[in-house]
Amino acid sequence: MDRGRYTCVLPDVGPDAPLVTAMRARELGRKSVVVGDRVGLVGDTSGADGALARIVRIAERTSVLRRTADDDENTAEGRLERVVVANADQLVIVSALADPPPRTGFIDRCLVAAYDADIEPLLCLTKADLAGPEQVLGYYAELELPYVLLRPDADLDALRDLLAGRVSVLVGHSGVGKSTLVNRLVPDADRAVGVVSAIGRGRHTSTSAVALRLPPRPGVGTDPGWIVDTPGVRSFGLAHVSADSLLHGFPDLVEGTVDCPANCQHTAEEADCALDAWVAAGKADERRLASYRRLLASRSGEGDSREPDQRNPGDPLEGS
Ligand SMILES: Nc1nc2c(ncn2[C@@H]2O[C@H](COP(=O)(O)OP(=O)(O)O)[C@@H](O)[C@H]2O)c(=O)[nH]1
Ligand SMILES: [Mg+2]
Repeated sequence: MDRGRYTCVLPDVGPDAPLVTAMRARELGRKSVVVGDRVGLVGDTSGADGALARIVRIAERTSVLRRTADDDENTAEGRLERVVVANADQLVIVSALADPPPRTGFIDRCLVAAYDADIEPLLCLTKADLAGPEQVLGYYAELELPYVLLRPDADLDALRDLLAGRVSVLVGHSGVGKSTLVNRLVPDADRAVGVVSAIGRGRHTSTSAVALRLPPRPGVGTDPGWIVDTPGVRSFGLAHVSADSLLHGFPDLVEGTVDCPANCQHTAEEADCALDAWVAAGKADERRLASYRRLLASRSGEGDSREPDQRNPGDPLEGS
């Protein structure tokens, strides 16, 4: 998507087929077209120079990822515009093992967004040459969370296997090595690689999501899949996620709520919330409960103008 022009690929044609440039037709009304949408086109779909097609229909979305927006939260259009990616199958949560250090609070938030949107999560731990994954993996020990470890000198075969045949959205904080990874996966992509500054934040180079077709793998006949890079997206809005749905991001805690009183909100203020006993009995990590409660509390402050990761600076792994 670039200044009102949408680049479309026609289905069932190979990577060499021409790209079709299209604009929105007036009959779409206020509906926004986002990366990943499947659309109906009319007009000149030849892909020839200067040819312009029109998008007349947006197919029903199988999944929707929304970014956090602090403005226009209360208008229908505002909520619509905040959809960043449609029809993704997988959310690849990119986190560095060091420089910047992993933030499980951010990962937990992404997991909630993924489960809520019915998208499978994949934890992609970069900079494995700098630090081991034990702490992060230990924190998620009770979850069957798929993960890959990445280092500059090792091949990406395990990751490519997990990306094959699917549309995967990459999300991660600045500096974690997302652009480096995208460039390795799609050498033609030419994503800008930034420098990690002293406070662990890289520069922000571009903001709109872009879908990239993964190149065919030598000797592998299957569809290599697509990745969607989301440079401007730092977190996902969870305001629309109910307290119960939020719990789905914490499968290690779900069983612990069986003994909760009716309408228990599971917050630290709930005197009879069974989750405290669940953790005390060693059934789940207390840092997981703390993280869940932080997310619960942050939802009520979703209109806060600070970045979501700045509102609740505590991180489950901090000090451990
Ligand atoms: N040691 C190490 N450095 C990496 C690795 N991946 C990326 N980097 C470096 O981390 C910095 C930030 O990378 P970049 O791809 O721009 O991160 P982005 O902000 O997430 O897109 C750059 O200096 C990269 O060279 C890795 O696996 N190991
Ligand atoms: Mg980048």
